[in-house]
Amino acid sequence: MTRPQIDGLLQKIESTEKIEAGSERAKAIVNRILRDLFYTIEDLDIQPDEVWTAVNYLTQAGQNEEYGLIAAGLGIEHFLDLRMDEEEEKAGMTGGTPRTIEGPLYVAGAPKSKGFARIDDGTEVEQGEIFFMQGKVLDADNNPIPNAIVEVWHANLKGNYSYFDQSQSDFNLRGTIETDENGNYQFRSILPSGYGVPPGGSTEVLLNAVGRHGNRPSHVHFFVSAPGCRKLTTQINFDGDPYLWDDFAFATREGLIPDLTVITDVEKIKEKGLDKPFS
Ligand code: MBD
Ligand code: FE
Repeated sequence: MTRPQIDGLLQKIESTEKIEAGSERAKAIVNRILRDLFYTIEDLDIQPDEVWTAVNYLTQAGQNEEYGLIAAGLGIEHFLDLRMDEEEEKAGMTGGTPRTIEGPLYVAGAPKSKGFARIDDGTEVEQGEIFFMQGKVLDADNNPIPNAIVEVWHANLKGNYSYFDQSQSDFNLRGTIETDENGNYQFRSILPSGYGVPPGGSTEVLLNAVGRHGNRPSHVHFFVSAPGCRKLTTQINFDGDPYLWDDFAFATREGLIPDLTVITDVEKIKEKGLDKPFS
């Protein structure tokens, strides 16, 4: 079909929209996506069986609850970050810790503590490496923010997240830490493993079809919020991870790879009390 023929059909479809009904925003978005889809089907000569394969694929992906994962894997979530960065730049809001994607695995309501939290339940402490992190929450003028809320979540040694992985205890590797009077927070956990999309799932099917992998480097997620401030959504990565700059979700950014201190000296570990559970 020619473009004018396609445009004729699109006009016919749009003409069935009642002026006083629905929302103008929904109409604009749906009509635009439909136009781009019709043009794509025409330009790439997509066959009916391919369209129905796609419809069935989407049905399955929804049943698998994988749309959030697909949005990450297609770079849609990262694209939204780049757009928010641009908006802030235009408004003259520069500096601070870079944002990066939330991903689909946050769970609200993790146990809250003041200043410090141990967020691992201890089940993997023997196999894993103990991990400490500390930081300071600052406002735009670099003043510490007491009572800021730092929410942290990450995967276990198998790359799985509690709640989604029902074999883990509730809120394992998730915590809510309120900064102390100096804006500081600390937590103890175990170093997470990288993440891989569920084997046999819809995201994997899509990535395989375009010759991509579905792996993320090891990472820890953060929400940082305080009254009167925009909420920061970000992550950290660990230097040396083979997937550090090959994340299927495109989330790695300069400024989000903090310096690590590795302590292997058993005496030092004992000296600092790191061999014992924190209370
Ligand atoms: C994750 O752990 C994640 O952070 C993202 C963005 C996608 C899938 C799994
Ligand atoms: Fe994650």
